[in-house]
Amino acid sequence: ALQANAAPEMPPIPDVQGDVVQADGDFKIKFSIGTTQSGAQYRGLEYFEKIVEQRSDGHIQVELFPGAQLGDDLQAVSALQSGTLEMTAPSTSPLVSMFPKFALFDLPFLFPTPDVADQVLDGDIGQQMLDEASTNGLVAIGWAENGYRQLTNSRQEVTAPEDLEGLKVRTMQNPIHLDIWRTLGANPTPMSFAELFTALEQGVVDGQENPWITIQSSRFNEVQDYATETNHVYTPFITLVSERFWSRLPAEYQQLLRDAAQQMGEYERHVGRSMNDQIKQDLADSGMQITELTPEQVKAFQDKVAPVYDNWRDQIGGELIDQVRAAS
Ligand code: EAX
Repeated sequence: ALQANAAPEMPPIPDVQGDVVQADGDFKIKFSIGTTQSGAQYRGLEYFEKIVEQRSDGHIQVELFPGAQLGDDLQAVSALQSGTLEMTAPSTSPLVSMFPKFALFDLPFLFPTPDVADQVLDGDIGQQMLDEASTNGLVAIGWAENGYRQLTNSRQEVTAPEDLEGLKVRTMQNPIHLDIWRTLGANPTPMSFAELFTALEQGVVDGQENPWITIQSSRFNEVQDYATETNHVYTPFITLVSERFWSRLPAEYQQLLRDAAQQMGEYERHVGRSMNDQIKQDLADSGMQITELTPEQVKAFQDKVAPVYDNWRDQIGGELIDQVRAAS
């Protein structure tokens, strides 16, 4: 199993484009993420570090902290707010309690393809969401992605909603996800990502759901025998900066960080997407049963979760949902 979780081949980190940016002052960024060092997110952060350090001519130093070592998604966001951490890039889902419209990204089966996700993140809706999150001590400067979520479990192969009956599934700390799994007949429990491996190992929960890259980089195959490619939710990562830190930066460096976040996001999405087939193969080689669903089987899940839309339409705004549908 150790071998199966060696970091798979990733596209090389691109050369840094753009001139050195001149501005006053020296700055240090501690950048924390929940996923581990072998994931695509960390690879994206290495590119971010390279851009920022080269283009600031070393006047901004970036230090990376993967694997939730400085706290899980929500703890890192609070650390930004209090100014003890400069940057983080959490999944949007745990932030729905602060930014209700982020629930858009939790609706099941809303983003049919990565191209639609890109159009939304890089277009007006993505900008609106960044503006919405640039408050409460946070400045939101870009999008990367966790990706399409897949179900893993230790109990049985899952090909239909009926297979989920009573299955204890860990979800992110997010009410829409709880609603999705209850509606599907499972028994969901919200939990921080940092506690998840141990909870799976000890059988506190039977299953969890995360993108292939995160399943692989967190070694969930060591404690889960079955995986189903459900693609049920698309999860972005949002790149956040502490407002306290941001307000001390010269405008030139603020722009440099925005550019670097944009370039990191494009590269990181490309890295994650290019690895999915290889990861599925590696997981299968490690002994995990990987189940791909037929379009009819996917439709059975879609039909069963459809009521979730009615429960969250008012909070999110029907117009926003329709705009995403129109992009498809
Ligand atoms: O930082 O909680 C999760 O399932 C996520 O993959 C986590 O947000 C990664």
